[in-house]
Amino acid sequence: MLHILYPIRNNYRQYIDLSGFWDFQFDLDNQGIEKNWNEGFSNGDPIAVPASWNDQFTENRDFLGPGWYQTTFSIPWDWNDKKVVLRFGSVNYLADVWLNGEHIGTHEGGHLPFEFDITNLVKNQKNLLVVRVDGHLSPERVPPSGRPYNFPNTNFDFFPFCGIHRPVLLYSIPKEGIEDITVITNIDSDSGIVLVKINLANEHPIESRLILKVDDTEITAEKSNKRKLIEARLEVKNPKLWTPENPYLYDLTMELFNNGEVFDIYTIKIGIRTIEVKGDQLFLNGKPLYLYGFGRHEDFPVTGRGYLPAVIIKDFSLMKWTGANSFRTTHYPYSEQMMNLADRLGFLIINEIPAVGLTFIKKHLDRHLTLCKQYIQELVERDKNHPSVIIWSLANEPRSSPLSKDFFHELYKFTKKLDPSRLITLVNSQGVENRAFEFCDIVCLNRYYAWYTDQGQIEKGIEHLSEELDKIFRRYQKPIILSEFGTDTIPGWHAQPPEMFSEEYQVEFLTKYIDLLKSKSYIVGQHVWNLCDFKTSQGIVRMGGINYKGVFTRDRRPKMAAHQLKKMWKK
Ligand code: BDP
Repeated sequence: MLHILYPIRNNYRQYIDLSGFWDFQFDLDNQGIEKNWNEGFSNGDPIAVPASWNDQFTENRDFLGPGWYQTTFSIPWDWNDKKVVLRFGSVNYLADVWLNGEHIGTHEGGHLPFEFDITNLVKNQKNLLVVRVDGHLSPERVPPSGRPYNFPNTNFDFFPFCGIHRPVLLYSIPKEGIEDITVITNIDSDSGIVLVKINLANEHPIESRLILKVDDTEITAEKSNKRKLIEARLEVKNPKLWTPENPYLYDLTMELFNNGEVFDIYTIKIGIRTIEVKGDQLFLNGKPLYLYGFGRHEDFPVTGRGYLPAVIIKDFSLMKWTGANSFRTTHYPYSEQMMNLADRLGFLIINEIPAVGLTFIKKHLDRHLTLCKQYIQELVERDKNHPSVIIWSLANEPRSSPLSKDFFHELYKFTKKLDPSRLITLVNSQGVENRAFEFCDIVCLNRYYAWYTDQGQIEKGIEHLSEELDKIFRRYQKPIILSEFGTDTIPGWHAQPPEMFSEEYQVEFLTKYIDLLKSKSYIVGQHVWNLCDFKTSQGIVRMGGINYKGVFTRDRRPKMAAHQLKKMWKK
């Protein structure tokens, strides 16, 4: 089992954020290992961490690695009797890490945290941390790449930003403390049921107390334990349920004692809610749920895919302004900070792994399945306690293949076992048959009639969309979310009658799509592609290396369509 509990600060736990300016060196000839850069290098340039490297300099924007980072740190004296861990929020794509010259590990795949126990390696004085990051594109990796049509050669439609993308934290915890917490909530007539599992580092006899703060009182469960696992069930009478309108969060605190003395405390915020599919509808807390929202990208000028707190706040406020209540983490897991805010602000999330455009080429199949399992396991471990997360998405737009059904069935079963409490989907593209919908809990479709097909003909596109949606529903009899629909739109470009790329065309396209979707009872959600314009590789369909399907520009200014969505969704 993988434990990846987010570091917090209290009397027993501390962390230091290593964000700032590090040293950086492009390894253009891939000689860094030979030249022992792992022991430190002297000609580095300053670089901001976290952020992608690609747009920080005037050169080498399209160079995907290796790139080498280094920094130094020391740890406080009072960490001496603690477990010390080094935690990376996200490094894209392959990270190799050295501490004081020693290789401490490797992690493949961007967008998810990984960490190393460095208790026995770390010095109080100066420590040298070196990270080699390799983001090259390959058909073996997930997402797979290598199509020669664009540059860099991505198979996917977003720029392959590289680097240390989220904060690097150094944290200390009690050696025999809490390792992990899993919370599942349920509703039983007028009670909220909170099932808690706590994993401990050791099997020592330990007393523990769980405290759920409910208004001015506390619901507690006390246990004495000789195993590594503590389990408890708390019942809240007449709970305040978590909903997008009232995203109520309770504080759940775990305390560990040894001979009556507290030695570890961890507090998390939890929301009491249920999510399920019945017939052709989606239900939150037993009430029908309809999703309005967007696909989005972690993307901003200069910082690339790097963690930017102000942009996260801005995007939530833009989404709220349009009337959205949800988003899909297209096409990879977003930062943990964004997930926390979604809990707090009442957004529902379809949480997706970076399995974009899977190819099912036989020679890569096993490796892709292993990587997808790793991604979903890391994601579920990281995000399993967020009330905002309601659906896991196993892939976006896999290619058509007779092998895909078995592949996804295996991944589906693997995910259900990790988390039986949430729904599972995958997202399919126009013209691709996907038999995995036979077992998925809910169907997600990306459709671009009147854009990639029926170009310039919105009425005709809508007719085709309508026919296809009915056909798919008849076949699978499951609720459907239209998880992408949109048009590239140049801000300030106008046409009457509406023409492709004009703001009028985007408005008319979205209006007609939304009217159609609302007329079909089995449609339970609509996610516009995209919240904002975003950077892509260069190619003939992406002017200036930008996908212009945002209803906001890349610097977050509304196009006409954003106002139109606000009108339609707020109704
Ligand atoms: C969809 C993809 C998305 C693209 C979008 C588009 O899921 O990543 O950006 O098309 O073409 O097929 O704009």
